[in-house]
Amino acid sequence: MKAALSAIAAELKKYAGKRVAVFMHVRPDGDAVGSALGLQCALETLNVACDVYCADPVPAKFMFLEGAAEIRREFSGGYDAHFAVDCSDAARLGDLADAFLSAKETFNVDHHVSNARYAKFDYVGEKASNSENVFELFSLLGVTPSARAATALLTGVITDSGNFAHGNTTAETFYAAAKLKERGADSYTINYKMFKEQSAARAKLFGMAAANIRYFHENRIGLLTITREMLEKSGAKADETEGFIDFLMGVDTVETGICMMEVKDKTYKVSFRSKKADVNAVASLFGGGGHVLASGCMAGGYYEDVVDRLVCACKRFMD
Ligand SMILES: [Mn+2]
Repeated sequence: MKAALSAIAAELKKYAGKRVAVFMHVRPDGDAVGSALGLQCALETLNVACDVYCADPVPAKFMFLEGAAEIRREFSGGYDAHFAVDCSDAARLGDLADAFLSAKETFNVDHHVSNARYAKFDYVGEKASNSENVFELFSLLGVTPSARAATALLTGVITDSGNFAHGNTTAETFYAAAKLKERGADSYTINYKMFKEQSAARAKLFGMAAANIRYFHENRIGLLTITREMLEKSGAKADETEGFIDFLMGVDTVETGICMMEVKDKTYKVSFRSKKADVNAVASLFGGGGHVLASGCMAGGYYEDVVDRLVCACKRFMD
């Protein structure tokens, strides 16, 4: 049922002395963790006992947030209400979806346009981050965020807005960030943990991959390759390559970027990024997909043959 955020705030005030469970989506990101931990702080201030749940493990980079280490995976039950944050569909709660829906009183506060309105009280505020919605909830509840809550919420604002770089960033996003900073949010640690910190192994792998970038089509296509040998030599894990392709897109002449990661013999996991061309269409040619400006697919064959096919496909969609 569609509800105003003020109605949700009024409802929550009835839970003093009771227990509420907060849920977030699987593969949790900064906004999921931040808005959940922020909400937990608000509820605890209102004397509501509150546990936070996620069906997947919370990545180590979020452990600097107070309360992150106490996020649970195994549902214990016995709550008076269930609350989902940053989750567009109950199915995105993963193995905890049924647990969430089992309560009579359910709340859903989210910022995704596509939200399926699956709770008893649904509020969707289309802001850059859901943490801004939770921040608004604080004022409707008459609760001043502590530094702990402000740091959690600012983590959500900063990550979902791509450090204020994505198109979804509005004056309201900066305004929320300013107010959270005023409340003592640790923006320095957030930036370090979210965008800078890496293992020495990743730094080494990055150096190897960056040194071997190849250019095609008058330098308008850039190709970054990560071989299994590079992974082995650096000691980095395959999941530590996040952000490599963004580096490639920073090269001024590159309009379309390709990242090829060798997963096994003659098999590559390919990511595409573009400043203009439709790389969703490119990925579709290889049975993959994604968004117009960011997509991916798998490709097989001898390395140079795969490179030829990928570069040719990209050219077809560039003017
Ligand atoms: Mn979000």
